[in-house]
Amino acid sequence: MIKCVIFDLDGVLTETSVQHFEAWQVIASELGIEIDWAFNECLKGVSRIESLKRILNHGNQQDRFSEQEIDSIAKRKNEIYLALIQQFNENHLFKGVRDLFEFLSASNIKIAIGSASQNAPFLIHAMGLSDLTDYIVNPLEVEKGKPAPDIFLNAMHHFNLTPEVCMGVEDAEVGITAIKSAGMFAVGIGDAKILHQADVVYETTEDFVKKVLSEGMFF
Ligand code: B16
Ligand code: MG
Repeated sequence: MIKCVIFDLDGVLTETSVQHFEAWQVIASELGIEIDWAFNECLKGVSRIESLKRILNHGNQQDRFSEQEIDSIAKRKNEIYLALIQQFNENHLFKGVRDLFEFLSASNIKIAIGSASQNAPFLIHAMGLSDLTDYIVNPLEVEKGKPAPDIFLNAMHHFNLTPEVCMGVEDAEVGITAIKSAGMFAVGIGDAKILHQADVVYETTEDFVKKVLSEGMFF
């Protein structure tokens, strides 16, 4: 019996993966590094600083910048990203997300956001989900990012629950690893080959919503 669903944000509730990628592309091209959509897969669910380090590694520039310089490049990436998501509103939610949140809320199932993004509170508010969201994990308050289980365990502890009654929903491979390491039921959104560790995978969030709304939370 599920009592809490912990949703990833980017790639699960909305398609901000595109804006993250666009912002990183601007930074990467300034650094003289080429990144493509396939490389972007390894940035999904990964923190801002870690993403930049992966890009620098990819371009063989891992020793080029000090930690302080890395911080300021990451900050600039965030400014570019923020400019790209300024107009986000409820129309940017994947189809069915609000219906799903309303269904869970009416079923007394807690709704948490377990995103690696520091911009999650802004987006949840902008997309009109604040009234239905019970808790947003602050990624700066957990010791380790995904694939460590910390983000998901943080939400679970907030509600005083145990892993068996929690479910995580993720689009990133590291996110599924994090949910499984937390001992929770994992729903993958995307490519079943990439998300093979998940308990169940749906191609899109809309497919997952349809399943829950038609059959309930029986997994
Ligand atoms: P920010 P998620 C992740 O969000 C993104 O997938 C990842 O690409 C991004 O680098 C990370 O958030 C940090 O985001 O720079 O906004 O703090 O998929 O865990 O919801
Ligand atoms: Mg994601």
